[in-house]
Amino acid sequence: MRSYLVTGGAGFIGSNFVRSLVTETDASVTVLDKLTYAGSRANLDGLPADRVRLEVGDIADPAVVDPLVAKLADEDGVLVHFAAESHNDNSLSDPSPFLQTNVIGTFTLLEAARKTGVQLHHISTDEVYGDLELDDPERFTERTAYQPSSPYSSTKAGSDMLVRAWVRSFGVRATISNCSNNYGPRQHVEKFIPRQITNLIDGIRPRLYGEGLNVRDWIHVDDHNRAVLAIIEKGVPGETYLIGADGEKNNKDVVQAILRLMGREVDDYDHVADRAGHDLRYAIDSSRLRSELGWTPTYTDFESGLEQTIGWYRDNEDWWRPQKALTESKYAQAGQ
Ligand code: NAD
Ligand code: TDX
Repeated sequence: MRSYLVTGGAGFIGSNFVRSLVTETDASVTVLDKLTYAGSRANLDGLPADRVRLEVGDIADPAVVDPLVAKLADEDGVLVHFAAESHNDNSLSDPSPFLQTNVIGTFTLLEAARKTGVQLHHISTDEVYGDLELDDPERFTERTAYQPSSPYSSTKAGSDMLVRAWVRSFGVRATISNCSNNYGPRQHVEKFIPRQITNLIDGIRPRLYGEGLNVRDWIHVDDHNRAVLAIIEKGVPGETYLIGADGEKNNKDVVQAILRLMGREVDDYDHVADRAGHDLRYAIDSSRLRSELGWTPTYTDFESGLEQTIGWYRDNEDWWRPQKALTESKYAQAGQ
């Protein structure tokens, strides 16, 4: 039985990861999560108490982190680091928590890993590479230079750089993955896809930033998490793997797919103020992950993954309703 310490395991991707670990392996899991606005106990509901324990605390606090990592090292366990401030729009209105959690928090975990020799997997994003032109034939690879655009992506880039330096200077046993945009159950209603689905449930028209031509490379959260597990089990320490499922779509096409699947007219949406510094296009070349670790995505049909996700939000209004009004009032202040 393997032990895992999962930071950010009460958030969107982390909680889906913990669910997969519990259903697909015999792992025992400690979740370390601060329960910010983005994390909740409800995300871990229904999981067996003898295999999943929630420790509420801050990854930037060594008094919390050090004993948990020391215990994990005794069990020869794995530290999987999802915790972050994750939303670009929030990073534009107040960058400070992004520096604290994404940079100082990652530094605190790395220091604990250095002291104990524990195995670490660091979860990151394709946004560290900046953006591509719409007609650029190239996609991001493990060799693309870092060029982050937003406070969020610059702090994620900083955290990746710290991991690389701690690997080289101190021999920390770490791997890194940079994934594209995730969708699926339990994603906060501030994010693009859940915002539009829950707007439509509430009779509000979807909101497209600018012209809606920005492209994101969509992947289902379960495919992301299966790749993370493959990297933990088979990846080479010190290496970086890009995760993506060839899911490029522009935002207008995504909104129109949601409208169609929810039985509305496809032009039933509004254009609102664009995001400052809005990255134009992300696109991942995941050849390395596929050829070296044998990973392939299971959600190859975006519309059926989207339909399943719409069903989840329809069935779980209790989960998202408490966050909806506050989220929309913040967007209203920004003209979005
Ligand atoms: P999320 O915002 O849904 O969840 C983040 C979790 O981290 C929450 O549970 C929150 O309470 C916790 N957290 C925040 N600050 C903390 C702190 N100081 N100490 C302890 N816990 C803290 O985010 P997500 O979308 O699930 O993203 C998870 C990770 O995946 C992040 O590192 C993000 O950069 C990365 N990522 C996300 C995407 C995406 O599309 N969502 C894509 C690629 C990479
Ligand atoms: O209402 C909206 N209308 C709109 O057009 C919202 C909320 C977003 N958008 C656009 C902005 C982006 O082009 O949709 C696209 C996706 O937006 P987000 O869901 O905010 O995601 P993004 O900024 O691309 O970042 C996401 O993917 C990479 C995650 O939030 C990050 O954590 C991850 O690193």
